[in-house]
Amino acid sequence: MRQTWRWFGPKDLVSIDDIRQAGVEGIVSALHHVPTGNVWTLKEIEQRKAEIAAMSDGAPSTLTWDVVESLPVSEDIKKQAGNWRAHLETYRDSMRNLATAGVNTICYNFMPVLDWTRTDLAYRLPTGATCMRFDLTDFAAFDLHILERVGAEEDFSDALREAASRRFAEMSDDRKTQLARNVVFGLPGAAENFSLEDVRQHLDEYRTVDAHRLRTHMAAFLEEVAPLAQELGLRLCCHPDDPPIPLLGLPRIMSVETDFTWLVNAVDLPANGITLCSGSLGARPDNDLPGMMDRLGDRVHFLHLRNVKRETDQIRGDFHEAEHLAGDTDMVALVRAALAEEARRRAAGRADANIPFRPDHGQDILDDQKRQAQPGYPAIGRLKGLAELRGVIAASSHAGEAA
Ligand code: DNO
Repeated sequence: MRQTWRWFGPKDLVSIDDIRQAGVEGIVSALHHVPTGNVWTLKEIEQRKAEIAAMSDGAPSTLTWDVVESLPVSEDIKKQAGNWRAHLETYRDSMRNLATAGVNTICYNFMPVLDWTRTDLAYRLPTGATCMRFDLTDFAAFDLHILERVGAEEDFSDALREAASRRFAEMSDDRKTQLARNVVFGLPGAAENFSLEDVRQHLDEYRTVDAHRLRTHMAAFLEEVAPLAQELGLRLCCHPDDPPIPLLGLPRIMSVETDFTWLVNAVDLPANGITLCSGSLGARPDNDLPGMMDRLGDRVHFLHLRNVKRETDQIRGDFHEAEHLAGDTDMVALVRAALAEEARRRAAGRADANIPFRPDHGQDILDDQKRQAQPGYPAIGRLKGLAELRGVIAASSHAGEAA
């Protein structure tokens, strides 16, 4: 398994020098400064490659840009509105430029309006570590009382609506602002930074886009990009919805195993693949991550290894981000399923037998709490997760013990 690490570019407070010490082999990055819908030029891609390749004193870092996360899909493409055809062309041009530069794995998602979202970015655990958390009552309070979305009442039970009203009544103004920021103003890596007004406007434009229609739009997108990826030797990998439930009345169509089975069949080409994110999918009790790796593994081009602790047994419930080997996903079983997939690929002579993974997110521990890097992406918390995962990989690969 190829060890990678997400780097948000030169502004990231966790530097290439730090990452080199963490001992990973490859980098996951994106041109976050290029507005969604614009072409990623070869010049900009080469510049990011050069930034990755050098340490601050100019010595070679030996790191390479292995995975793009994300090449964002515009809202216009998801809605098939406005400039969607032009955006498809720019998407394809960016793919060509990435292929020319030798950056071959491209992660994206198809979540309408919101990318990943949380209600708390620094939830304090009994140990003093902090982590990200999703609290459904807070989310409902946001939807009903801050965003004041038309129709929001219908999406929550009476009990949840009442709890959300009580929660909102107790919230300070600062907490209201913070909650809105956490939920919609864009967490690291999100394609857009929307204001509340932008979100309302988008919701209005999505009025006629239900799950069925969104799936049709996604199939049209895949038909444009997957054959090209195949031709260029690229691997596309769709990231699941996070959390994997409909939010704000919007459909979410990449939340469960059958969604991914649909995806790989929609355009049945090896290039049309999956980012298996155990953290996103693991927020639902009905997602069996090791089983998904077994069944869909031949199309998993990228792995996000992360764990969550579900605080209820509901499909739609509260959860927080746990340590990598704690939480509700059996990480050992998942890693073993990934190693078994790699063994199958090796036996088949596949060139992509070494699947890139990154330790996804991490709790803020020790000096992370001073450094204040991007939410979810601390240096030490991720390094601890990586070290634990390395241990599982080493033990599971030892003396033929891989599953
Ligand atoms: C969160 C991330 C997501 C992810 C995108 C992929 O930490 O996993 O922002 O990068 O959804 O397109």
